[in-house]
Amino acid sequence: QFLENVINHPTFQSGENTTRFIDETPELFKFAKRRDRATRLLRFIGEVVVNGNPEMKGRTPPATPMAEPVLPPVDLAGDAGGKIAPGTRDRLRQLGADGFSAWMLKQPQVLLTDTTMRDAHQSLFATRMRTRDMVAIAPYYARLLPQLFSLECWGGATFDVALRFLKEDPWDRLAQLRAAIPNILLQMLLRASNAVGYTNYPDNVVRQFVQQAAASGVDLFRVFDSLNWVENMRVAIDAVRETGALCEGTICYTADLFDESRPKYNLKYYVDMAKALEKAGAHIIGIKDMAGVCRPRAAHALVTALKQEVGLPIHFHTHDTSGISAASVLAAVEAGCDAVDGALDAMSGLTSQPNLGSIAAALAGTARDPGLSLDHMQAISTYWEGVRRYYAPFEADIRSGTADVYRHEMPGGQYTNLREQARALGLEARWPEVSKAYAQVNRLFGDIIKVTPTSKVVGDMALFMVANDLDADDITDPDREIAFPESVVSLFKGELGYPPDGFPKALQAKVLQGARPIEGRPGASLPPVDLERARAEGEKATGRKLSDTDLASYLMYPKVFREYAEHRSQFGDVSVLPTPTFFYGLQEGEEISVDLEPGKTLLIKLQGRAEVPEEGIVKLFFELNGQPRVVRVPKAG
Ligand code: 3PY
Ligand code: ZN
Repeated sequence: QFLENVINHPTFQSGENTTRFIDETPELFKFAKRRDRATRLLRFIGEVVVNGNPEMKGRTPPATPMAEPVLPPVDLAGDAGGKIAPGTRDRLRQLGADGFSAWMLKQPQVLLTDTTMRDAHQSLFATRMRTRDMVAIAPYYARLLPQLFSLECWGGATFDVALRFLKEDPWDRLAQLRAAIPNILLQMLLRASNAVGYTNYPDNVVRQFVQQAAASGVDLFRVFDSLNWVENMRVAIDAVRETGALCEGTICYTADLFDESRPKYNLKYYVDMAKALEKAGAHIIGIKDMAGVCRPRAAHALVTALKQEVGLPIHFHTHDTSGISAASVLAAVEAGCDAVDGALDAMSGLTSQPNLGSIAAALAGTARDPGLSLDHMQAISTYWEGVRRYYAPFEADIRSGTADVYRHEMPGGQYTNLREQARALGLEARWPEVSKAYAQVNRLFGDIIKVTPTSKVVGDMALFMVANDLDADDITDPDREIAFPESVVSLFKGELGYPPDGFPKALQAKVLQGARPIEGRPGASLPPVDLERARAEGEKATGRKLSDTDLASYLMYPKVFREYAEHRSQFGDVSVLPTPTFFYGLQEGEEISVDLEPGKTLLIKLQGRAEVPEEGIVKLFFELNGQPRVVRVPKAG
């Protein structure tokens, strides 16, 4: 139809089909663009139907077609549904970051953060949740839970997983959530000088990233360093403060406050760090119990001490790997904690956060009642229950909490990933050994904080030891040569910075084999990146114009971004596809509707298929908005 329109157009017939033709008849080319988008999406669906989504390799797909998650029974356009009550974001705008921090201290309620859209899925199903599944529920959050403190919905591993595996733009996710949720603080997890990556970046790259994130909608940055080195957090803290956003300077919690055999991580250690963060300019102090090892007694003692010694609000975050972390949350609240994290019921428990609905219920009617409607929380949780089914193949096969976490201390966000890595190396059956090795490596490395990216290094080393049947004595034996994994060499070189008390000298010397470690924080010696040159290089590499946010992605992950750009030019914006279609393809006879943009919907139906073995292809017969379309897909392998 497009060709017909063009050919019959008078300008075209007159032979003046120059680029002016395109300029003067944009409506035809808009149509072409839309058709082109549809063609590319059909090609992607065809790929998944014939060859499978590469992400599904080695996983068992669920039975399809799948039921759609049930949205809350609220008419968004109706009188009640149309209204959005003011929330914490409005308050931040009114008071500014310092005023907001003071307000947190003054008000009596416990403030609640919902982590469902970031940490919960990172910790339950390898960060695979797609933008579409978040954006569909976003307007309901704005209307039904305006009393929430914040929504943690961005950063951490969600950034690279979006580009790498989901083939979608994380900045687009942030923009869509922002547009749908104007009233609640949007919170991100920032790994200080590691930004959203796995190694330290030059200072100006960290600054550029923070500026873009704040401009795109992040109101609250939870900033942590993977070795609890405040010195290495200053660039990020300053950058956040400059944007006017809230800076949550975060302490990573490990070990056990009451374990006298590990006195390094005592109350003084954390209080000193909190004071240093306060001095560095934080508006809130975060306690990040990434593994879920902060037992109730420790949570109470820690919060009590911080409330006494520091003049900032305290925000407690934990994971439910042990199965009893809600007790720690309640103990923290009892001790006067200002804000706590949880995940909505259907996305809570196990390696995720404790159950936010149950925490709210436990506190209902108390002096610190967070004031959220339990019915509304349930309605949103029901939606998440449906969404979680989509991602079943990515969940680890764990069914209960385990006290083993107190021994290995793996972050909840790493646990499922490391099990996955072990599986890929054929070590699945030896998981108990991996978990033991993880604890051994921690001791070898000097009892360090284990959180992204240091946790990944410890995990790499643990797998290396199990795969090569090495124990701790083999590693330290001066006469035994060990080809340490690259990430371990990088850690001991100081590329992630240093623990405040340094690394064990003997092991460092063995790992580095004479190479010199970096002096001071890496950012101090990494030369600044010439941003405009990097943009030009990125544009050349991807063949497209890079916006400021594209540039930020490219600076974080040049190779991943190039591959994402290539995928996008081949298949278009696949984030618009329903999740079952994206991962599992379409069944014959199944029809889906795809919203390209408001008012532009594609109806796609797979009618049938025919193998053409002599050409090594499969022909797929689609119906696109009622018109037949054939897609020829080369068979892989
Ligand atoms: C991350 O950095 O992604 C984490 O979730 C650390 O806990
Ligand atoms: Zn976490």
